[in-house]
Amino acid sequence: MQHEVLFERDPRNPILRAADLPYPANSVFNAAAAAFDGETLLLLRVEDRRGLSHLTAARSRDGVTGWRIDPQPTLASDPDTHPEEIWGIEDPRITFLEEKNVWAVTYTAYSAAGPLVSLALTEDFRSFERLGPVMPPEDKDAALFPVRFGGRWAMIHRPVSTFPGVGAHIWLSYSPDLKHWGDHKVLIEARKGGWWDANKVGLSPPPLATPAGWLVLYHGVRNTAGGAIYRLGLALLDLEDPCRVLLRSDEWVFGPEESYEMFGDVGKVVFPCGWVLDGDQIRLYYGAADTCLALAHGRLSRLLDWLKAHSRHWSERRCT
Ligand code: M1P
Repeated sequence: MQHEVLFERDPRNPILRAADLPYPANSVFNAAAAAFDGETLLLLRVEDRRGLSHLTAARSRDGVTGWRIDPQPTLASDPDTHPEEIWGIEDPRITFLEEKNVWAVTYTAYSAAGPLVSLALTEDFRSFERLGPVMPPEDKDAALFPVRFGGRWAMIHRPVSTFPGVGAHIWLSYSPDLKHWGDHKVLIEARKGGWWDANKVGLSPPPLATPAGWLVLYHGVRNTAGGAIYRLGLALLDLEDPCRVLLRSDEWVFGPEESYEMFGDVGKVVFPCGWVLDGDQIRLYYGAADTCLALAHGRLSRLLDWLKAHSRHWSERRCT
């Protein structure tokens, strides 16, 4: 029997490859996404031919075709004023901060001490105000919520412990001003043993507000003799208190199957950093095999129904 397909791959996949860029590059993948100015805007992670990454904006009217890509990097690393960006910037996520009327871009800065979380603000995706590092290494896969909770901003992120036997879990932290972060708590733990998300988990696109709660799509990693497999699962957080994890899917909802996901610089990887909600339709933009960018289509109502029916091993819990 076939499993239920919640995200349908676009037949035009991959929608962007390095050859589509207006300048030479090794790969284009792991793009953030936003509905901006009546169009879909992507902040592409572009890896250059030294191996270092920067972010480049691409705009499209239908979110699938006709991408207009900036002729040079839109947000490049700036190691002179931001030494933590010495080896590039990667994997952005975009959140619109309603109360400030500004877009927040969280991204991984690849510092000499390891990857860390940095934050920048922009009104137009042309100029950016850097707030600098907000989490020390090793930490990545971060996104802000668009609203405050009890007066505080909240951010999901993924630190990595060096303590033996401790997996890499998704954390939730709070800030009064977007700069100083604390009250750190584990939100979603990597499971153990044979589970598909046993070895490492990390947020994929930013949390999505729905009437049922914040919908979270996360990547789960299982290490196998054939290498790591990156797949995606769903969770639901309480709308008023995102520390309460209401649901978490037992099974993955999307995993590498197509050749452009199985083979590339890092095979067996699907890695979304952005989604765009249009009515009930979701367009999910994901990096495939750390090489190209692909698109899948889903329906929000179906994802929520499926999640309610497929969280049998989960009972509601608070972050700790
Ligand atoms: O190669 C797969 C992914 O590996 C890392 O993701 P994470 O630390 O969450 O496992 C990142 O380097 C990411 O860019 C990459 O796609």
